[in-house]
Amino acid sequence: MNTGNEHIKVEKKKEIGIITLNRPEARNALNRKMIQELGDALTALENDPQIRSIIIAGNKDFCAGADIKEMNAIKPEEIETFCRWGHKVFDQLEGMGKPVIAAITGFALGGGCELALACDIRIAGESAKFGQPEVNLGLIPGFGGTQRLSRLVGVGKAKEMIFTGEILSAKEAESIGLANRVVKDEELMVKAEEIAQSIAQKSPLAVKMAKTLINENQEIEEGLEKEIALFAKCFATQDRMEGINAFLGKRKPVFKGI
Ligand code: CO8
Repeated sequence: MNTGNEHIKVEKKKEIGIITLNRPEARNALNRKMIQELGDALTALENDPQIRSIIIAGNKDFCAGADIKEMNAIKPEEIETFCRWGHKVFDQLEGMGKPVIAAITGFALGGGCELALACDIRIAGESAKFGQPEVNLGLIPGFGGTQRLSRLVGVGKAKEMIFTGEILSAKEAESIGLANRVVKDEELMVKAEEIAQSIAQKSPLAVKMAKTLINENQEIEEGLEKEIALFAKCFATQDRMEGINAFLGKRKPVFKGI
């Protein structure tokens, strides 16, 4: 079922659709092409009557976030459009009529952590590392993290993660409910497929209705809209330019609050 994608692989295993992010040279960082391919794959799996549940996996790493190099080339006046388009794909993921499981090894940072947050269930391998390090770039999370993280782990822990950019181990993520459970890396896909298969045996109508009810109760739309606006504002600051230049120059940033 892999139809000429460059940065993802898509396969079907009985009733399960498996999307594997596949840009290891950039730690699976999300560029436009990858986000586009992800959205198209989700649409295809949603419309496939044989598919009852979906897994999104990485390889060594899950995803190190938005592609910083590509993002740096975007003009500040154009970033809101890009951010809104990315949100659309993440909203599509969250709103899928079929449950989506994130199977995470290695880094799940920034947009990568946000990708996992837009999934319904997160299973972590022991090597998984979670974080929202955008603050190190002079930025805020821009693919839903300011809204979905606090709803999942609580306001206090979300603030700590987003303000400090700290990286959590798989065990720490499990202890705050960011990961549903932790398994050995080599058992990750077996466990994810087991859960996906278990869901696939249930009534898809009942599962979809339950998911819709739980999601609607999150009342997330207004916050997501505000996040897009503030991300764009943040992107226009000198601190963001300093943060990204420092990352690309492999040095520590000096922020001035302008
Ligand atoms: N984007 C682009 N390239 C990346 C990224 C990234 N997010 N992460 C890693 N890479 C690249 C590196 O540049 C490097 O490439 P090269 O070999 O050409 O120098 C390669 O992957 C390997 O990475 P490192 O050499 O840095 O490997 P380390 O093991 O030393 O470190 C880390 C791994 C910790 C993952 C480190 O690479 C890192 O900190 N990456 C950035 C993580 C980050 O800050 N993520 C947040 C990005 S911003 C974001 O996600 C905002 C989302 C909202 C966007 C809204 C719309 C615009």
